[in-house]
Formats: sequence, C-alpha cells, structure tokens
Amino acid sequence: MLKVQTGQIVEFYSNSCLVLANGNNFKCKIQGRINLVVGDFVEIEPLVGADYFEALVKKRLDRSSILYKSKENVKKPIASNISHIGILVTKSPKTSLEFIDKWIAISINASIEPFIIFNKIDVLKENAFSKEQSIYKNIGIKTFEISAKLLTNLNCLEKFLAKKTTIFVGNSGSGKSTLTSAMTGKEILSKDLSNNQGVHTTSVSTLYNTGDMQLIDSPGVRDINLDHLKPNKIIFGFSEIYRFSTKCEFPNCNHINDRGCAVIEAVKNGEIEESRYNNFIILSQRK
Ligand SMILES: Nc1nc2c(ncn2[C@@H]2O[C@H](COP(=O)(O)OP(=O)(O)O)[C@@H](O)[C@H]2O)c(=O)[nH]1
Ligand SMILES: [Mg+2]
Ligand SMILES: [Zn+2]
Repeated sequence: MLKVQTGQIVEFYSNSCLVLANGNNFKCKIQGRINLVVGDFVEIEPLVGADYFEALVKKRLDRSSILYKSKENVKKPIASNISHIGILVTKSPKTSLEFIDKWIAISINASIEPFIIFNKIDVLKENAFSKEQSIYKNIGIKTFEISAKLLTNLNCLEKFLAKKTTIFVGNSGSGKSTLTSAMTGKEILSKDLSNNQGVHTTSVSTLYNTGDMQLIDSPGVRDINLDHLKPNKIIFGFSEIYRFSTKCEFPNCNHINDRGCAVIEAVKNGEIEESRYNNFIILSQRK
C-alpha cells in the first residue's frame, strides 16, 4: 500500500473521520490538533498491519472554500471545498425572502455560488413562484422549479450539479432530505440522535459521492447565522446594491436617509427590488 495517500473526508465524527482515498474508505484517527471538517482534502498514512483500511490523518490541504458558524463569538468550520449552495424555497412551510437573501450573502462572502431550488411544485398552481423567480433571475441567480417528491425536473438540476460540490440549505420541512435521497438514491435518515431531554445531540456530517456530483449533508449548517460576517461585508451579498452604492454622493452614506443616495434612488425607480433593499438594511444593521 502507498505510504502516504491523498483523500477527502467523507464522514466526520467528533474525533475521527472516514477518508476516501484511491477508491478505499479509511477509518482515520487525527494526528495532533488539525482542525478538520467534512469536505477537507487530507494526506493520510495507512496503518501497517491493520485488518481493514485504517490510517492516520497527517495533514490538511488548502481549502477552496469554507463555511463557518459562530456561537458566542467562537468561529467553527462546518464544511469545506463547497462550490455551490442550493437554497430550497417552499410555499409550505413558507420560506421568507430574508432567509434567501441571508444565504445569498453567506454564500458570496464564502466565495461559493448560490442558486435557488423552488420545491414542491406538485402541490402548487403554475407560476406560483413567478415573483421570486423575477427577483432572483434579475440579479443573476440560477433557479430551478422541482418536485423532489415526484422527481419532477430533477434531470435539469442533476445536469447543473455535475462536477460540483453542493450543499442544500432550507428550513426544516423544505425537502432537503427528500431531495438528497432522490439525488443519491440513498435513504437519508435523521442524523440527530437526542435523548429524551433533547440535551445531548450527536451529529454526523456526510459527503455523498454520486458518480458525477458531490453532495454534503451537514447538520451544523442548520443554525448558521451571519454572526461571523462583519456588517460592512453584507453588501457584497447584494451585488446590485453594491453597484449603486459606489455612486452615492457621500462616501460614508448609510443608504437609509442620506441625501444623494444612489441606492435609495434606485429603489425608488425600481432598479433595486424593495425586498432586497429591506433585507440588506435588516442584515447589515443587526445588533
Ligand atoms: N408535495 C411534496 N412534498 C414534498 C416534496 N419534497 C418534500 N416533501 C415533503 O415535505 C416533508 C419534509 O421533507 P424533508 O425532506 O424531510 O424536509 P427537510 O426537513 O428539509 O429534510 C416530507 O413530508 C416530504 O415528503 C415535494 O416535492 N412535494
Ligand atoms: Mg431532513
Ligand atoms: Zn447611499
């Protein structure tokens, strides 16, 4: 067996992980204090004489992207090397436009491409998402309309996701597990095992390799917020607002009530969607 191999973390537990390297899954212990998450590319050293594939993680390779979450000011990585974030949007449960805009801002600030999946079209009238479609197509976001349950339009989505590493985000009940199952052909079980008090939770993050595409399923993503993003970075998640902001008369314009504000002007004449502007203000003024 090769002495040192390069692979990718496909499952991550609290202090061990599963690494896919050269077609084999290695159960790995982690040497020293390397900070690792699902999606990381690593160098491993197989253990000599082990009955099955066991190895030691020696080194992490550079990440192309990383998603963080922060809790009480501690920044914690959740998953890495993601190229795309698919935001699941449904009428029931209702997805707010603020949720969509928050995830667009998180994605763009992490150098990950966001796109939108309108789900559960099987129970909706045609054009039920026309308003949302126009808001997001206008700012250059790719959109899909699917039924994860009836497998409607999944072939378009599949084509788009080829060769990409994607994570689906959405409110509870929006269809993340149904869609992941449909895409991977695997039943996705609920990964949160909690005791009766709901105090102790164990969670596993998984990267599914489905031939052409990679899907990451990480419970840690659920409660990501914008805490680790400085308010002045939020505007990069609103590219159309950023574009106008460079034309404001005063360089320190807060785009709320200032004279000569090109952003407010653009909202007034319909060049910036009102919901996008409102969510920009909410997200950049928080705390
Ligand atoms: N009608 C309909 N129901 C769906 C669709 N996708 C998911 N569901 C249902 O919505 C519920 C929540 O789905 P689930 O995948 O568990 O959502 P998650 O919480 O985001 O993982 C389940 O009862 C699914 O059967 C869809 O395309 N159409
Ligand atoms: Mg689920
Ligand atoms: Zn302004």
